Amino acid sequence: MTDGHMPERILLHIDGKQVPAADGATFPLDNPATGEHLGEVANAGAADVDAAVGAARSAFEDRRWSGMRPRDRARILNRAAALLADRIDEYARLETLQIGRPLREMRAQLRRLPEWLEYFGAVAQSAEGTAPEFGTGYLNVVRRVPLGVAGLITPWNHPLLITMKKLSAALAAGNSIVVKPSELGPAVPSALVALLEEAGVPPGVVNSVTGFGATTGRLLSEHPGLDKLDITGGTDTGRVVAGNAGRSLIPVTAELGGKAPVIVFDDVDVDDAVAGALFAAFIATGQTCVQGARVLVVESMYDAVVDRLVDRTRALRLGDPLDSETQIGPLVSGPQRERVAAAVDRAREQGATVLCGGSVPEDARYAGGFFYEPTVVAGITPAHDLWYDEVFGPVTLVRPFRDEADAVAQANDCEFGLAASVWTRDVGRAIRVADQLDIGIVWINDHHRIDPASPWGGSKDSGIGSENGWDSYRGYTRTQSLIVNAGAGSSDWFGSSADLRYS
Ligand code: TXE
Repeated sequence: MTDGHMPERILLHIDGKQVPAADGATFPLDNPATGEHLGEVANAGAADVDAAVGAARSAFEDRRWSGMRPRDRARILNRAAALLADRIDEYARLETLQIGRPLREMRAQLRRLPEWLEYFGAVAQSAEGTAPEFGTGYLNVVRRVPLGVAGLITPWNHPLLITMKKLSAALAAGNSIVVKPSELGPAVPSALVALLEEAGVPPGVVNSVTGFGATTGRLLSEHPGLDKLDITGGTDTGRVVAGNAGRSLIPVTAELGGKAPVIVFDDVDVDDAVAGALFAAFIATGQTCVQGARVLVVESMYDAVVDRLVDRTRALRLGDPLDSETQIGPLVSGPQRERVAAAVDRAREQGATVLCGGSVPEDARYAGGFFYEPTVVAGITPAHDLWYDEVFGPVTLVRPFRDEADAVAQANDCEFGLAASVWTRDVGRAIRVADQLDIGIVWINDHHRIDPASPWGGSKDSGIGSENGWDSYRGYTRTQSLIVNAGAGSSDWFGSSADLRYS
């Protein structure tokens, strides 16, 4: 427990123990809103990753968790959910300190997270095998068994949520885990591992190795001792991790980049459409994979929506993310702000119009942090990089469309296919449009909403497989097909020259 104060040292968690890196290496964790040094984080090297995978392997092989009845695993997951519910305020504060996301948003997000442990505990208890018809005299029972050791690589933008999505499914299914949280957001995922043990998950089942992607992440994803990889991150990282999974011939789930369209038709109220677009574009300071990054508006409403969107974007309150009045925090890091600024500058060079924002705020109270003004850009076409590139910051573009077919064509003109929202009161149109979108998550008159029961994943360069729901649970299992000769008689394949019968 930290009472909301960042621990001075964030350690590795291996085989039930909090330990420094074997070579004592650490790296600093800084507050992106102020530049203040928050603490030092253990920087795991090869020996540490080996130890963590080894501990997870031993825990899996002696069946201390995988051999437990699903009902008993669920009881422990429910206990963890209750412990987590008691620590929401503390963890929300830590998340805000390390990534700069406004505290009011962090609280709202973290309050939901116990549901993931409860949901997957329930899934584990209700999971059933199948009994395919095999033929007279045989009984075939197909069981779902855990995979073994799962490597989870998670990003900084929702440190606990994304760790929780993967971990709750993996644990419920009986796997052991090594998690590699982002170097920019390691505090709360690390705390979660200790909380799970407090709730009764046996030591060794969940291990955490903190460190950088190019070192610790790479070592984990190349480790031959894994049975599954699950990554959320940038598309380039996803390709590397999926390539490593391919070489190891293990399954991979990858939740990667996005460029979500927000499609606004003429039968919605302008204020509702703008409130929706604002929510889609600027939650988490725009740093989400499902960010509403392209606001597509039917021509007849374009001017009204854009005017109102620009007014409301200008009114967003930047500031100290711990202040409950703040709506927009800093970006997570200096390099992230540079990427965002470079994308907007490039759009300007290519002739686009920045309608609001588009620079680093000048006021002295923002000087210590990586702030960037919420930005709306117009005049973008497929000839501009901004049409295709994921910015991952508080930047959205607005573009008109002629009709339904044009809206669908524009929305699909993208290498990503993670999420979209369609704003209309016409049910038929909403379903027709959704049906034509090559996109994994489509909200109608909403955006960002998530539930542990609802699949979350994209098409094209947005990744492989999905989090949440039954599919994610099954993705942490493999089948074992038991074929029982239950009276078919014994056969002597080589004992006679009569016609052979194979089935
Ligand atoms: O992500 P990375 P970064 C996108 C977004 C953002 C860009 C870069 O566009 O601007 O990615 O962000 C680990 N082998 N998203 O650099 O690097 C890394 O340590 C193994 C989208 O923060 O992909 C971290 O734990 N692991 C996204 C995790 O991968 C590696 C969320 C993600 O970091 C690795 C975050 C390697 N070679 C960024 N390189 C989303 N879909 O929500 C890095 N990692």
